[in-house]
Amino acid sequence: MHHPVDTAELDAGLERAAGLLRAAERLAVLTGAGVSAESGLATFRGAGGLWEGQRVEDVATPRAFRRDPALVWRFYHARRAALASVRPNPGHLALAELERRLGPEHFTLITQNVDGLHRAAGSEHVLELHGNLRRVRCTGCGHVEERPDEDLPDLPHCDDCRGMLRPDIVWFHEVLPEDVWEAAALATAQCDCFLVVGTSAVVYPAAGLIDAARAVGAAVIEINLEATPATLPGTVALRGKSGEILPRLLELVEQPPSPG
Ligand code: BV8
Ligand code: ZN
Repeated sequence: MHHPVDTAELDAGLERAAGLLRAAERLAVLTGAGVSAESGLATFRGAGGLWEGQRVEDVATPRAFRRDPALVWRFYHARRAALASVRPNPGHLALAELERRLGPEHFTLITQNVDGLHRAAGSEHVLELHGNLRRVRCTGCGHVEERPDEDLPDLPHCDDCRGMLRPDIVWFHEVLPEDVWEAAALATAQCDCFLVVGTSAVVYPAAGLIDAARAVGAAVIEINLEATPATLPGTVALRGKSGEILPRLLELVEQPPSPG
C-alpha cells in the first residue's frame, strides 16, 4: 500500500532536489524497472517477482538456462514481444532532456533496465548494467547481435557456428560487463549528486552504487512510490510516480530559483 502522496512534502522535496540538480557539477542517475512502469512494462517485485509461478531469480540464471533453455527463452520471448508495444514515458523523456541541459560530460545514466527505453527516449550516455533484451549472444562463439524486432525461433541458434543463442542479459550469479561496470563505478565515484529512480535497491552490485555515492559525499535524491533501502537520512525522498515527478523536477531545474 503506498502512502497517499503528501503534496506539501513533495513540493518542498522538489524544490530541494531542483536546487541540488542546478548546483550539480556531475550528476549520476541510477534507474530500475519503476521508471518503465508507466510505459506499461511490469516491474520485478511489483508482480511479486514471479513469472509463470517461478521466481525471476530462479528463471534468470545460467543454471535454469542449462536445465531448461526453452523455459528461459519463453520468459525472454515474452518480454521481447512486450517491447513492440511500449514507448518511453515522460520520465524517460525528462531524463533525456536533463542530459541535454547539463551536457553529457556532466551526466551519466546508469540503468538496470534491459528494455532500451532510455536510448529510445533520446538519452545518449547510457550504461546498461544488465544488458539489453534486443541483443542476443552465441553460447558457442560469443558472437553478439542486435535482433530487435523479430520473432526468434523458440530455441534460436547461431548462423555461424550453430551454437545456442542466449539473451545478451546479465543473469543472477553472473558478473556484469566489466567495461560498463567500471564506467558506472567511476561516474558514481566522481558525482556530486546521485539521482535514484524506480529501483527497489535490493539487487547488487547495482544497488551498491547508492552507498558508493553516499561514501563520496554526493547528495542523494530518490524518486519512488515507497521507501527502499536507499531511503536513508539525508536522502531527498520524492514519493510518487517517476513519469510525473521527473518532468516537474526538470521544469524547476530550468526555472531560475525562487528569490529568498
Ligand atoms: C553477481 C537481468 C556474482 C534479468 C537482472 C543469493 C544468491 C545468489 C545471488 C545473490 C544472493 N544474494 C545476493 C546475490 C547477488 C545477486 C543479487 O543481488 N540478488 C538479489 C535478488 C538479492 N546479484 C547477482 O547475482 C548479480 N551478479 O552478484 O555476480 C558473482 C560475483 C563475482 C564473480 C561471479 C559472480 C547479477 C545481478 C543482475 C541480475 N539481472 N536483470 C532480467 O532482467 O531478465 S536484475 C533484475 O532486477 C532487473 O535488471 C531489475 O532491473 C533489477 C532490479 O530490480 P528493480 O529494477 O529495482 O525493479 P523492482 O521491481 O525490484 O523495483 C521497482 C521499484 O520501482 C520499486 O521500488 C517500486 O516501488 C518502484 N516503482 C514502481 N512503479 C514506479 C516506481 N517508482 C516510481 N514510479 C513508478 N511509476
Ligand atoms: Zn556462434
